[in-house]
Amino acid sequence: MQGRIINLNGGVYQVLLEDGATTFVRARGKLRSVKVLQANPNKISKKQEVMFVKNSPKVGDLVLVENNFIDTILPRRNELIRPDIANVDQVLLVFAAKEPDFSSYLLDLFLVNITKYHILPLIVITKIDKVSEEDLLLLRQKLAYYEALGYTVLFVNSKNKEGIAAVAQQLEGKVTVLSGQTGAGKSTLINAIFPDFELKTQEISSALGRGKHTTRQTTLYPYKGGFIGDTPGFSKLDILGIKKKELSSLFLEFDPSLCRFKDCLHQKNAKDCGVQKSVMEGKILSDRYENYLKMLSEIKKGELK
Ligand SMILES: Nc1nc2c(ncn2[C@@H]2O[C@H](COP(=O)(O)OP(=O)(O)OP(=O)(O)O)[C@@H](O)[C@H]2O)c(=O)[nH]1
Ligand SMILES: [Mg+2]
Ligand SMILES: [Zn+2]
Repeated sequence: MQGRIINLNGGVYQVLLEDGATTFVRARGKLRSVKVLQANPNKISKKQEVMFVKNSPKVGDLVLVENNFIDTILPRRNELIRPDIANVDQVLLVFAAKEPDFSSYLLDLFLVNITKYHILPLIVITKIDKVSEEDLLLLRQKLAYYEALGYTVLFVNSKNKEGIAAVAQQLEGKVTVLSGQTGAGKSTLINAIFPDFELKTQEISSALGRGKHTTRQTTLYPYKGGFIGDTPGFSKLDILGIKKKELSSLFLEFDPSLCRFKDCLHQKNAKDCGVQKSVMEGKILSDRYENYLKMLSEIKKGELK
């Protein structure tokens, strides 16, 4: 029978079956890998031949369950590494206005890592009750730039449910996964949207370290004809498998037409660089450019290892 994996815990998969029942199963085989149906990438013909490869099932996978084992993973629409999940429609990037402090570098890093999958994430800023009116206004101004780039930005206070309806509205019929730093308020946000889930949330007095109720596993919860996924937060995030040349394409406003040099990495020492010019003219936010340069140097460091 077909179903969707909604949780993985110690090698045991929780699968929501088509008939609405939930079952706990394992993957067949030594490596816990199973057959994956996928199109043969070597075939040029339009009617692509289906082939089997071995892969491990993950949360979000549509699977065929036979005799209490996962037998087959159906073709994945997409597959994220961090958070580790398959077949998502949208990602909510959850950032706190405070505790932990808002970091535009971290935001850009999350955006780059998601934009890579051709998914346009929504940005949710939580804990707006923790900052002053003035600081909130500054934050709103900073994020207006991202809205102009095409990202939807929402502000919430999950404690008194301010702004929650606007988030809930985005979820209907979709598989949505929440992603963000540990302590950003992902589990609390899901609780505010749907109190019945009663997700445990972590207590943080200081922004540092993982609290006792920090989320440990990715779980999909059925919600309004779709799913909402809670994930473990990160305390550190790397640039995942992005090449130097590819990076600028993940900054949406760094349009390829801006710089006439095809191989330019738009660094400060580059002559006649069109991206630099746009930064100087204020068309590209200088914070974004600085974050780009910082990521570029991280990628270069990684290549030297
Ligand atoms: N004042 C206020 N506190 C919030 C808000 N959202 C979350 N918190 C608090 O922030 C702390 C962390 O929230 P969680 O929801 O556990 O954070 P998380 O993103 O799920 O963290 P991980 O599971 O570790 O990734 C908790 O003490 C929450 O009560 C908010 O909008 N306002
Ligand atoms: Mg959590
Ligand atoms: Zn350039």
